[in-house]
Formats: sequence, C-alpha cells, structure tokens
Amino acid sequence: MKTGVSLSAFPARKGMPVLFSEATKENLETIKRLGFDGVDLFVRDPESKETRDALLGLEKYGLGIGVIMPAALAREGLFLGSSMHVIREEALRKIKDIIKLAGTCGAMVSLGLVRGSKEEEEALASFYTRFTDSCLELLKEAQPIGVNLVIEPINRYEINTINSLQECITYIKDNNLPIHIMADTFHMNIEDIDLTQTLRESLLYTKHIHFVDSNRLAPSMGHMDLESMYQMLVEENYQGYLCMEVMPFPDPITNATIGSNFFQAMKEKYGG
Ligand code: LER
Ligand code: MN
Repeated sequence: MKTGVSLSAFPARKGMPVLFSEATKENLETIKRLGFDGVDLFVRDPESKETRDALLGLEKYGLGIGVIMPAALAREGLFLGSSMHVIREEALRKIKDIIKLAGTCGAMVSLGLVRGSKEEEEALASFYTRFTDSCLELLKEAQPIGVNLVIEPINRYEINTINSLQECITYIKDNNLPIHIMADTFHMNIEDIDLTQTLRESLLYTKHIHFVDSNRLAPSMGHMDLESMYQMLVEENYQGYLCMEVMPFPDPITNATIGSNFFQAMKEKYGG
C-alpha cells in the first residue's frame, strides 16, 4: 500500500479537505520527510503555471500522484450530470483536459463532486442517464491513454447522487462501466453500515481510498476503527493508495505527523 496526503496546486479555500495548500518547497519537503509516497492533487486549471510547477515540484521530490481532483470545477458550477446541456459540455471539455494531464503523470481522475446532484423532482434514473453518457464520453479520452476514472461516493449533505459505497458498486455493475471506485472513509462513516465488510466487498472496483477519520482529520484523531480496515486491506492485498484527504487542523504539520505515525504503527503491526 502507498500513503498520501491531499495537496492543492492553488491556494485552498477554507473548508476544503486539503491538508497542504500549494506545492511550495516547504510543503513538498514536509510531505517527503514524513514518509508519504505521494499526493492527491487538486487542480483548477490543468494548463496553468501553478499546475505545471506543482507537477515539476512533485517529480523533484520523488512524490507520486494518486488521483487528480477536479472538485474546483464543481465550485464553478460545472457538473457531468447537469440537466443543462451547456454546463455538461463545459464540464466534459474541462475534465478531458484534466484526463490528458493525468495521462502525463500516471494519475487517475476522480468523478466526485463534479458529477453533481439530481434535480429535486426528477427520478434518479434520469440523472444516471446523463451521468452515464458523460462517463462514456470521458472514457473515450481516458482509455486510449491508460487513465483510470474513479467514482467517489460522497455523503448526502454534499450531493444527492451515489452517496454510499454500496450504491456505487451497484451503479457500476448495473451499467457495466469500465470505471473504478475511490472510497472515502469519511463519507462511508455517514452512509455505509458495516464499513470494513463493505470496503472488502468493493475491492474488485476500488483502486484508491481517502483514508480519513470520522472528524475529517488524520487516522487516530477521530472515533473510527481504521485499524480493522487497515488490517483487512493487508489481508486482501490491496495495492492502492491510502490518502489522507483531511482538513488542515490544528495545522498541516501536526495533522500530517499524526497520520504518518499511524501508518508507521500499522505497517509495523500488520505489514502492507
Ligand atoms: C468531497 O467531500 C470529497 O471527499 C473530495 O474527495 C473532493 O471531491
Ligand atoms: Mn474524498
């Protein structure tokens, strides 16, 4: 297993689960020194200087990129499942550019907040039809260059589609999509029932995990049994990232250090 932290190429807005804001020398040095293998990189413009500099910095420090996170597009009101054609087209155009970027650095691309919510009155099936069309369109870009797309289930207070991991597995199976899953234990803690068992059942599809405690801080700072989950992931030979997509509280270095100590202790006890 590999470990990571969330990093934004741009100054993170307050409230985002971004541990390190901007790919400064100090931040990259800290991430490396604490033993993390890489990052999930939040980008707002794949062609900007800030994004290019972040990629160069990560390469210089020998840090990988697990997933490129296009959550900033959702903030701009761009959604892959929108009922408005122009919005969907613009979201598709921008995510295709992010897929091309991911192809240059061996990363996956997340379809999380950017899938959007269904209209209050409409049936979930109508939303799914639009979102599935968008996924098929993105796969045309992603598959030839070997980029994996991952759907992230997100809790009901942020979005009203694909909230639980169980729903995500069903959606992918029903639509027979060559798409994977990014689980997030913070959202699972709100939406799923038997967390360790559900995560185990998802592993055929799950390629990346946001490994976060109940309060969206580093593992061991909240009340979740992340140790059992870690142990199960070792048993199942999970090879992907465990990424701390956490809030920067009380401050990034304290939070990252606590997480790094947790991963070190788990590795000594269970391997992985
Ligand atoms: C959203 O809450 C989330 O978990 C992120 O991965 C951002 O899309
Ligand atoms: Mn997440």
